[in-house]
Amino acid sequence: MADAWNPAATRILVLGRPGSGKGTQGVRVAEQLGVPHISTGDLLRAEVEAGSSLGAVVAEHLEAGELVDDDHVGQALLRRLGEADASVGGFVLDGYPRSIAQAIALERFLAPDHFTAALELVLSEREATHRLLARFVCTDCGHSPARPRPTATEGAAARTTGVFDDSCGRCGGTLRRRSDDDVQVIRARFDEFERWTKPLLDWLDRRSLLVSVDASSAPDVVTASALDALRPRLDRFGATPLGV
Ligand code: B4P
Repeated sequence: MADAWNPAATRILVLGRPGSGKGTQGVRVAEQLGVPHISTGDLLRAEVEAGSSLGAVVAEHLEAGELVDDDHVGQALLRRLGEADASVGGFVLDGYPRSIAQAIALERFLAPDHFTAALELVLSEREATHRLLARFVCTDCGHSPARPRPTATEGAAARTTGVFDDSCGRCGGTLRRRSDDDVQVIRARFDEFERWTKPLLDWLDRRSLLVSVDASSAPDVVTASALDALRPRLDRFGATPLGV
């Protein structure tokens, strides 16, 4: 193990099918390792929300469940990676890369450094679909509580209004459905995963960068498995803070 903690060596990628918990685990793992959590999905949705020119271009892709083209997602990401916290101290990157082409672009950007590890969250289509149909996101703090699937009545009401009749457990804000959490759009997102991200997982595995964990248990259990699986790689690069 390296003698001192070196957060700059903590460059973790989080991959998995839509709904596998990349956002949920990305935040938790980043908190534990003391580095920023960066989500390309969040960056793109923020551009749409802000009404920027980039947001206008990507909005249709998000609505349809298609991957945003590499140039536009690259623009949003490179801007964020250039900010002081990420460029100095490493990061947990959730949702990028989603294809081999994006991985090669990221390698070029990081060179001569490299990713420390890629964490794959393994979850069946069936379970991921249930989670996405049950997902509500707080409009104020962005928290997405892990909760059981809504009852048929709750689900029907939320599909009509987009709003879930309950409030955020963290800040009391309004819970809304994401517009891409619709059965047909979820199918399209799974197809994109099979087409572009599955080959990337093989590519990372061949380079001994991939660690895979079962994402079907409760969030705390998945976080513990993820940290256990990452620890040997992080230790090798001096990227494990004391106590983790
Ligand atoms: P993302 O924002 O990356 O989101 P996601 O794949 O839909 O969900 P995630 O896996 O993060 O699941 P979450 O933690 O919320 O992508 C959205 C879109 O952005 C893409 O379709 C694409 O258009 C675009 N995009 C993003 N990156 C791109 C890129 N690099 N290139 C091109 N386009 C890009 O978990 C889901 C639900 O499960 C939540 O409700 C959560 O609370 C719950 N949950 C999580 N863990 C749980 C657990 N252990 N038990 C029970 N419930 C759990």
